[in-house]
Amino acid sequence: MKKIFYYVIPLLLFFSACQKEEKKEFIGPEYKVASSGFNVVSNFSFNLSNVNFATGDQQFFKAQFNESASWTIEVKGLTSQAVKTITGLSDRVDESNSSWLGTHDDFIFFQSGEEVEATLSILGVKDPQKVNFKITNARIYPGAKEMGNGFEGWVKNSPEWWYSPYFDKSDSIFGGLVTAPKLEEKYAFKLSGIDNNNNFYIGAVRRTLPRNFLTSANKDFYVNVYAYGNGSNTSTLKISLKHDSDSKFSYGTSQGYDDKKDDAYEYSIPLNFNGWKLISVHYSAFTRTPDKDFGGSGPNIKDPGKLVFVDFALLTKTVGEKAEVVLDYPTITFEKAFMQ
Ligand SMILES: [Ca+2]
Ligand SMILES: [Ca+2]
Repeated sequence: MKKIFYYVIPLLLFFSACQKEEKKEFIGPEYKVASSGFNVVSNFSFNLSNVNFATGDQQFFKAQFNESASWTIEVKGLTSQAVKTITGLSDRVDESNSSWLGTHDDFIFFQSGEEVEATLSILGVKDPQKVNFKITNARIYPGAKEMGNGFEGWVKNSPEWWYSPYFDKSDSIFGGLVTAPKLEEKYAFKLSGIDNNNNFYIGAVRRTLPRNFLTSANKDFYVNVYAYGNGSNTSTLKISLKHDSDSKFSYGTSQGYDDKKDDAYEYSIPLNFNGWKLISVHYSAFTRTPDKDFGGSGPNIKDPGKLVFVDFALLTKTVGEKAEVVLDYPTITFEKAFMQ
């Protein structure tokens, strides 16, 4: 008896933890297998044949059965391979239990212009039903536009973007768009190279924030980015928030930021993981750089209204060792970390 007790309690805790994190739209705690008399009264179909998630369209599915049964709709992007699963237990599928805003289950995002296949499977019924439709424009998550639409429109040294290999030789350093690995749309941004000049710094990509996106009054926000690590124990991704602290305006300006007169607040993430990982850092976790020449000489006022640049920098502890990171879909989200 004692033994069972020890096994059951952790299991219960495990399941309740799972349920909290479970984002699938599962209706109830039980499954119901279709009986031998089960019939599909009206076939599986969808609401929109072309869905524009970017402008707020929502897709939903339709089907009717002669009895309640557990069902699953798996939506799969035929180009992206992104997946969204919707489950329920009912005698009909309709807007109330199958609406979809273009979100995805795992890391990969649905893509603009792609064909998707939706498969309805009913527990205990042999043949699933399939329908196809098109996503004309993929979902735009909150805070993604301001952070540059997942690097899709990245242009070297434009007002919105800046890339710096710093003092290292450009032939041993790379910073630019790549098509693999990536999570969203066509491109991700890769930083790679060797720290030849022994300053631990390989390169950084910088996003300029639009004015009035962040305000002095709201410090409850997260900086999020997907990073692809290669299991290195010596390289790190440093996110640095550059504030035009001494601005005479209530806001900062990109022209006003000076490394030797303003403030940079930073947070470092070891790149000791393999593959994609979502990184979310609350504003309160960023600490001021000790580097006097790069954001450590300002008045030290942490005012998000004056935040003008978000830098993603690749650093290494080891001279001569190659380091790399790939980034995709940076966002700034309020009150909650990014949720896909
Ligand atoms: Ca992208
Ligand atoms: Ca300034």
